[in-house]
Amino acid sequence: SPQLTRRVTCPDGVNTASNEACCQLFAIRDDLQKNLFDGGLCNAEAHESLRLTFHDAIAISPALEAQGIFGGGGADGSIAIFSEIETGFHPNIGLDEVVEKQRPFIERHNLGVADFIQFAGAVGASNCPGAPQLAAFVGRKDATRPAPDGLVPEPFHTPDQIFERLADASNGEFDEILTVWLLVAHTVAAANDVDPTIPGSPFDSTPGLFDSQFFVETSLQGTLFPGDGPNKGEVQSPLHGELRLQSDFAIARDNRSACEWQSFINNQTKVHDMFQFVFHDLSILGQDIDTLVDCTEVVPVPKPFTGTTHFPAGLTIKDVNHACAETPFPVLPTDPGPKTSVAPVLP
Ligand code: HEB
Ligand code: CA
Repeated sequence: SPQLTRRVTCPDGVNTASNEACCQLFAIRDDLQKNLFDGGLCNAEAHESLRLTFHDAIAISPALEAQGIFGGGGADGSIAIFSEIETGFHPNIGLDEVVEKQRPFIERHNLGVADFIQFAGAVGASNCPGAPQLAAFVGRKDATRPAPDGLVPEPFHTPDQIFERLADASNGEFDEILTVWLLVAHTVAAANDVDPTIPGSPFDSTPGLFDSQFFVETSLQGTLFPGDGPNKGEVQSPLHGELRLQSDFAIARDNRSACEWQSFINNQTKVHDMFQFVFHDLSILGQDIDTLVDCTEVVPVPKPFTGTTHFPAGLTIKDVNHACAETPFPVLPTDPGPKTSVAPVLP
């Protein structure tokens, strides 16, 4: 039978692609892996690059547009193009660093800024075992003006505020269920600025793995502040070294999202598939998909997750705040040994 897609040989003479617009991404990918992600690691820069995709994309508001006010362009690169303005917005605290780390890569390649930000996040995430191969598109329109302030969620916002904001940004697509899917990203994440006395404090004990530990550990009773807390947007966590955002705590327990939250625990297929789905849509907010070329094939296929979902040492089902009335909490083993503390993610 005839081949359905004809592949092109790229000008580099080495790679082939389904569309020649994807050819330029091979060199960018290799440059990022070597020079930003320390040879392909799920490192702090990989985490920050993934966070940047969200803070660029989510800054779009049809609700503001309906009032005749510019609502931002979504995944349009504005956070880097107008970084002087946007990294000064409070929820974008700390992102000036990754924007400046990415800037020389943008300068030495020929990709648009909007495409670059989403691609860098996808490549960074691919270094975290268990992650999906995230979507990569080429052809977004770059921003000509900065997004307005006030569109990026804060950890001290209520579930109502967060659900409303994400629904607005996505014309209703990101409801409370898809908001939980988006928050899968916090499985490879740490906070530098919520408690500045303990930079790099992860949200789960496996910030290098794209697993479901984040959903387990956010379900546990909070017992301590890992640093000098309480800080704004922070609540008690169950483990030394681990930081818990108030927003993650609240969405894990809200009756609209608690069962969805719990459903990710020990379900690696769901972690993988739902985040792959929702990132695809996040990464093109404000853009017209019909004008984009799908170059996902250039994103490395991540290693699978091979660990065991567990309670951290010293903790059991008795330490769970069981918030989903419909379904029992999954049965999980406890890690052997005495209670441990979670190590920081260092730059
Ligand atoms: Fe996220 C981080 C918040 C969503 C991704 N966070 C983070 C933090 C915070 C937040 C606060 C810390 C910062 C510092 O550094 O300090 N988020 C948040 C909120 C929300 C979110 C509120 C809504 C709900 N995220 C999200 C999403 C995504 C993300 C959707 C994706 C997609 N984050 C992220 C990451 C991180 C974070 C990745 C980490 C970074 C690092 O590590 O550095
Ligand atoms: Ca994790």
